[in-house]
Amino acid sequence: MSHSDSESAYFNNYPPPKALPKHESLAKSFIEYHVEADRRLVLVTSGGTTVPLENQTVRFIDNFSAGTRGATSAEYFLEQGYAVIFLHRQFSLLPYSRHYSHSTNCFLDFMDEGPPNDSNNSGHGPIVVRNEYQTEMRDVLRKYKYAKQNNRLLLIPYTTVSEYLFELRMLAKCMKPLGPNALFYLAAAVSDFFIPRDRMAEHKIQSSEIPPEFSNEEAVGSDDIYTGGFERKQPTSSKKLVINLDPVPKFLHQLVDGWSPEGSMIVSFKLETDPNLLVYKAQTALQRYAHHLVVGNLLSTRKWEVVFVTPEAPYERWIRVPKSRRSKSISGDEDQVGLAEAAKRQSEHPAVAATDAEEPPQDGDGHFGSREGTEIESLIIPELVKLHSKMIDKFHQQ
Ligand code: PAZ
Repeated sequence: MSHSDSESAYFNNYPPPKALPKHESLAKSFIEYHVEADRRLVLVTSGGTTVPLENQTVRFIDNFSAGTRGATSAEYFLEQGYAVIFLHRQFSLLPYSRHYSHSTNCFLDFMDEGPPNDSNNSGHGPIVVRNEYQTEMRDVLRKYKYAKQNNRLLLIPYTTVSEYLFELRMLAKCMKPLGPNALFYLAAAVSDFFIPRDRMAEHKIQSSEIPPEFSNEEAVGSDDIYTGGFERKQPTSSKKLVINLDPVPKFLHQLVDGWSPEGSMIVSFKLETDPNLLVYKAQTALQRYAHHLVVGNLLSTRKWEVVFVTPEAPYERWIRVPKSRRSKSISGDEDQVGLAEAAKRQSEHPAVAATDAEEPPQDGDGHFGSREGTEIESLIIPELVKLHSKMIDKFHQQ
């Protein structure tokens, strides 16, 4: 099946999200406004996608992504003068509010009740921001207000993988008038697998036998839900659930070859957990889709290092937060920083011992950041903006 056949098959199989027409009209006027200002515009995708198991969805498959990369990157793009369409998983982190919405950074911890205001004798004091947070919160608030008042940020939510794909296609097509001023920054963690609609249960999948008179389920065959009959253990009254997923068609082809504006820049992300695979997988994605940049990252080190894999020299470039400025992370593993680069060098030159890749020279001083250390997005975005500028210049010279 050709890419466009599998595109049509996918989109014909699913109804578009209800909010799509509303999002389209918001996106069109946002884009028109920035086309008139000759401003660059980036579509940032962020957060995970769900894969529903039932049409009337009670259960779904999800992934780990909280949307930190996307929300943080959006702020640095805004700082660089870009307008941002933020296509995000509903209820994942958002630019600016992300500073106060983590479970570890509960917004209530930033506030106090001031002394009671005697004039109205209520005994209640005004709610105030605690002294130690005034400077940082003022800074975040000002940036947020600036983005809002100047129409620089458009938030578009999605939940399921199919909603994400419908919204991505619609937004990319709406962005055509931007030409080379358009940038795609695809940081969302999109599921690679889904259940085609014709195999999806309509109602909540039952975990125990239902008397035949109640069972009118046709969409899920008895092969897809089985009771563990092949096992030695006596079957219990509870059923096992065997889920049969299809691969999601690779829409990056369509984005590169059809949906996106001529001359636009397309940046995708590649996440791996195995340091030996990271660069190889990023290179493979770049060759397969023939776009402009793959940003590779490992789950365990993604807050401190990424690799830029490009079709032109230097082909592979590591960006790292210097050791002294790394934020603490409960889920991350700092000992793994440098391992993917060392693995790559080892595979190229097996006789040469891996060198310490901990502290390569950094461009810029990485002074952007928060109270938790330097955010790696403060290093990624300025580098991307340079690459985007080069592409825009090249386009205009043609
Ligand atoms: O959302 P987050 O900050 O927790 O994670 C970011 C990320 C790892 C999802 C992103 O950097 C990424 O690699 N996205 C693409 C994942 C992939 O499809 O391979």
